[in-house]
Amino acid sequence: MIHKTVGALGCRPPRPPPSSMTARTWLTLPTYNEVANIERILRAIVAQLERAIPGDFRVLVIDDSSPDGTGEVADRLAEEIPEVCVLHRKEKDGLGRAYLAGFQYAVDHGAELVGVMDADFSHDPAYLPLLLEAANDADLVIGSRYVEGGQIADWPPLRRVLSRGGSLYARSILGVHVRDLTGGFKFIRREVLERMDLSSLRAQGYVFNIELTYRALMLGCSVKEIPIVFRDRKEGRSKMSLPVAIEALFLVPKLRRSHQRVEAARAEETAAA
Ligand SMILES: Nc1nc2c(ncn2[C@@H]2O[C@H](COP(=O)(O)OP(=O)(O)O)[C@@H](O)[C@H]2O)c(=O)[nH]1
Ligand SMILES: [Mg+2]
Repeated sequence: MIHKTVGALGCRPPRPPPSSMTARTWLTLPTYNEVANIERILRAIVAQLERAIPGDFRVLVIDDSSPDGTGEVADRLAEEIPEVCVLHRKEKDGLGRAYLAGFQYAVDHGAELVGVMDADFSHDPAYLPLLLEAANDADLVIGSRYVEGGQIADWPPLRRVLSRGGSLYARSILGVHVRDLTGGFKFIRREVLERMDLSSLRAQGYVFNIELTYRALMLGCSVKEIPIVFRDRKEGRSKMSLPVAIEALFLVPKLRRSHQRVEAARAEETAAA
């Protein structure tokens, strides 16, 4: 089926799954040029979720019109697998905005728990049942490389240093205990997303993950880190770049300052009341 309408988020609305749209858990999967991975990863995700929460999930691919045809392959799979749907966006608009579009869509369609992971097998779908179990008693669950038992199996040294250094830097500037602040394998409760006001997130590249976790912590939400072994992608190319990493470096202190301003305004309001 071909969709021609352009939705409010500047994307074609995904084909509604043939069964009812109501599912408690929605896993969102942002993709850009993942044609070598998309079919295998979708099948692996669906197999894991089907075992853990049979029939009660949707997998939403968010594709930014990948030139390599990822979106078309995802459409074909959505025709075949009732739980899979695809949100097509007009152009590459960054990972943060892709996450946001997916979260908004999932929440609008009744999700109680929203998950996100990469499409390149860096996040092993085999962890999904463990993360889901942890989400029974946490508001935000993070698949974490930097807690005991977690690791990065095969990244080149420079990326290791950038990622670990970035997490450490953000942790010390923000003054929080969460160890993997930059990771993108997580489950978030609907209420957290609702309380956060998604439109106010900076939504720029990789700092999005840091901001999401920080804002959840500042709202008093419970955060659990589950150890994962992270593997470098075998197919396709990373969209991470040095400018994106540098951007994150500058944005972290801004996050801290804007939270401090909100706190100060709140304190003034309380004092005036
Ligand atoms: N929709 C969308 N997905 C993106 C964009 N940039 C990256 N992705 C996807 O986000 C995930 C993580 O990106 P990746 O390039 O693997 O980053 P890395 O893991 O940090 O090297 C992958 O599934 C990508 O296909 C984007 O601009 N739009
Ligand atoms: Mg990756």
